[in-house]
Amino acid sequence: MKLFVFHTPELTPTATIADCAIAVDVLRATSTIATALGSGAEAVQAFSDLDKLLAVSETWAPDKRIRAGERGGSQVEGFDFGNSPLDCTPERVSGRRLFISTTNGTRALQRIEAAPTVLAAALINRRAVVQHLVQQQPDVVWIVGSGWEGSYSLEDTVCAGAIAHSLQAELGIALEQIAGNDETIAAVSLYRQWQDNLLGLFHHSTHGKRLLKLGITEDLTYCSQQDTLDVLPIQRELGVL
Ligand code: 3SL
Repeated sequence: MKLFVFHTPELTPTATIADCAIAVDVLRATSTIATALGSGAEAVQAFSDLDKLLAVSETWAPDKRIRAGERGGSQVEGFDFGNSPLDCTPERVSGRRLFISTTNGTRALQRIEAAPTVLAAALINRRAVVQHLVQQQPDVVWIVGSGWEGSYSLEDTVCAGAIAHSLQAELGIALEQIAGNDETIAAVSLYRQWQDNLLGLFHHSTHGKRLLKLGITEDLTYCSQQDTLDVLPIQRELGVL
């Protein structure tokens, strides 16, 4: 198995695709997706385009759907949810489909949707993702950070590092044996430095600061937890996890 980390969807190769591609948007789309599924959502359907989301979700019974829309960190007017994992309680999402569009995370998912296996990973469900990789042993794995509008995000890279670090330990091999690019080694170094203070790292990150300015503090604490959810968001049809 070779693991490649890409900091943004734009940095992924265009002429090829991985056997298994993993989208990461710790703050907050993939944390929200994992939480919704953990709370019993029937599925999560991701869109980069808000109008398309509205059109597709319109064909669903209103009591069986939730529309989540986020732009710039804030909830889109007229949508049921923004992009807070804390909204995804069993009472609100169980048995319903979450139709979601976010600034960067759903774009990352769309970029990798053609891979044979597509996963959504965050720190909260890291162990479930690593277990899947250990069991399935795909040859080429991409971990794709969502970043922010084309630029690097500390929180996505540290999650990529957390996955690589745990995978290496589970397989009992040296990092150099699974690292497919330099970004993977750098991501693991970042994780090793901050693994005991991930919330502290979020407070240094540009997007963490953006959310804090909007008064969104509890989400940061929630998303900084590791291995708290045994949920594997896996694409079962195009755009649906
Ligand atoms: O960029 C994204 O996709 C979002 O996760 C951003 S936010 O955390 O909802 O602001």
